[in-house]
Amino acid sequence: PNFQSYKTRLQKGKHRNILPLLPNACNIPGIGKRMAEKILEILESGHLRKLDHISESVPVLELFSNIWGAGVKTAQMWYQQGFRTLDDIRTKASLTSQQAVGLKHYEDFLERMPREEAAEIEQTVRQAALALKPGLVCVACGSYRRGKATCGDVDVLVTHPDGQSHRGLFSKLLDSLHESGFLTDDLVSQEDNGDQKKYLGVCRLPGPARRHRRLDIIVVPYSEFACALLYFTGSAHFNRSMRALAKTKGMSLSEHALSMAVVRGPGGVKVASGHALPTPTERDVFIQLGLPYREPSERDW
Ligand code: 8DG
Ligand code: CA
Ligand code: CA
Repeated sequence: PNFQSYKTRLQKGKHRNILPLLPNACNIPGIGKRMAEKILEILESGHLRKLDHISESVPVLELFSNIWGAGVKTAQMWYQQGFRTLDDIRTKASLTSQQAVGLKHYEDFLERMPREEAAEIEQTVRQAALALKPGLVCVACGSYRRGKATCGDVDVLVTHPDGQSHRGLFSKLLDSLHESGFLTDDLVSQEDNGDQKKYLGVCRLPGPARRHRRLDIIVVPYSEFACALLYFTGSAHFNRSMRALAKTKGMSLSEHALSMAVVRGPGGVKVASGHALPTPTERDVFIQLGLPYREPSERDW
């Protein structure tokens, strides 16, 4: 029933007492016609029928959106197409190649790995990298570097202190890890972000009873190492706080650099250009921001 029909029914009948609530509800900022309708339905019947349907779909939407590469929108679309189980998705849904990989490793991806396994994965990437070029630095960032007991995936950052040898390395490293059978599936083969290259995929350590694990590999120029390390170590919430703080100090922090913010005058004309501040280490980022240094394990928020 629409708003008008409520109004009519209310005016006609037994709920004259709640009629005055109708304009009142509408007058609350942020409460429009649709919300007022819902408030009235609850007042009238003690129940909101729309929620019956929602509570039914929620577990299915969660089941579906836990497939890597499927978001809420895709999950809703599948629900509307009448799919209710992973078997429905496997047999009837049209899947992107990412979602097909996500579905194949559904159980494995939902499980976090012990940090010891993350360390083995980091070590495997390091060995392959060092076989290609001595001196490469490989660091597992993310929750692993923050010292967590379990990790959702492994985020390995790769760079070279000579400032040059990271170039051309990305494809060679991935080729090598594919050839050895360590990488089993690709999700995003190459994402370029300025001079940084990112791979998102799936790996499995050799030996029996090993699960497939999510692995991200990011190759960065050494000049961006500290800011990339800070960014990929996170947490995401900590990063947001750091960026917000940088802004209040007229600076701008990204995974590439800490810069003096671009200042724009009237009409968006650039008044001062953003230039990167020297940050050879993570510590320098904290110093430039006037903050005491925080160990990775102290960066959960
Ligand atoms: P986990 O894998 O054990 O679940 O935790 P994580 O290592 O902290 O998360 P992640 O999803 O692997 O992301 C790695 C880092 O990337 C994270 O610690 C901080 C950075 N990051 C942000 N924003 C975002 C974001 O919106 N999504 C993702 N995936 N990472 C982000 O700063
Ligand atoms: Ca991670
Ligand atoms: Ca990750």
